[in-house]
Amino acid sequence: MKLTFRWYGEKDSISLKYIRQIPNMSGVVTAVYDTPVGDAWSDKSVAKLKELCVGSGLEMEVIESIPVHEDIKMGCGKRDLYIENYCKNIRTVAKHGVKCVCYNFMPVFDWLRTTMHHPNKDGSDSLAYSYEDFLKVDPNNLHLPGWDESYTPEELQELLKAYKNISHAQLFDNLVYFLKKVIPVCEEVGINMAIHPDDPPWDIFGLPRIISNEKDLDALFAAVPSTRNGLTLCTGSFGAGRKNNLVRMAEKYTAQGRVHFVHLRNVLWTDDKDSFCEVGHCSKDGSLNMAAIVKALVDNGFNGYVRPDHGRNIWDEGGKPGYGLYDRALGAAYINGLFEAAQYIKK
Ligand code: DNO
Repeated sequence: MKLTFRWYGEKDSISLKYIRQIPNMSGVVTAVYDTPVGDAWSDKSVAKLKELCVGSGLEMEVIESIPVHEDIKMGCGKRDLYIENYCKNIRTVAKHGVKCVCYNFMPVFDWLRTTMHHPNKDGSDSLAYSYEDFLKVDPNNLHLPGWDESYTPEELQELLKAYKNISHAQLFDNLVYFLKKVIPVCEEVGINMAIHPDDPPWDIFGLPRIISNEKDLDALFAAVPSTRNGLTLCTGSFGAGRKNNLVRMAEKYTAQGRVHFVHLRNVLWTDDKDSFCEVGHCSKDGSLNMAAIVKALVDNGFNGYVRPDHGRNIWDEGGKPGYGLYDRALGAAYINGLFEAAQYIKK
């Protein structure tokens, strides 16, 4: 595996120098943030990002994300133009040595939580999702940090209205339409597409979500069989769905050559509904068996990219919720240990 760390570009308060000092760190996962969703990224912006990374002794082989324009998801408007731009972006990043692109196909909203500062017993705080609080959330008045895009209230209302006519099947067809154009370009330039699961893995605000479980993934891979069409195995996102068996998913999709990127974090299920809280990375702290997941990856020949995902806010760090330095660095050290042990005892 190659250990990586998410870096939000020059505006990120965490320096590349600090990231480089995390044991076994190979590179960063980043993106161009100066271009509207759907437009083509300039070669200059990508070259500059790469130069910053390489200048700090870090690789830039993973992009998270090249966001997908809503017209592509809805299958309307300028979708063909946006897909063309997407293909241009794939070619541009490939030219600069990128090997893997993480993206998602969630309508309107990316990940969703009901609080950014859930107080933990250890005095830290973390992101959490409460079933009860969710019932009170107004989608028209939501601002979550870390999203790749945001809308004015009017745009949001329009979008939510437009999605009323889009079924799960339609959204799925639009994803397949998109991939049938993008994957041949990926094959040509050597890029793996790694779809990020729905987070949390169920419909929200009546919007359809289609990458929530094994059934969804099986359908996606059957529709576009090239292994360039792969997955970001995000343990925390799938793991919020209690029916998802992460060890089995890691085994199965790694063996199929579909797991190009892994986001490792733990979640704790906090009631008998859908509520969960983000915790430290260790198995003992949450509901997922992190050691068994990593062992399943290693035993099945995983050789992709891994990054620690959301951390708690510890040691009074503050900063972007989920994306501080300290707890993600502790997570990285733990992940190194799990991989080293799993490789040592590989069956
Ligand atoms: C949240 C992230 C997601 C992810 C996108 C990929 O912290 O895992 O925002 O980057 O869904 O497109």
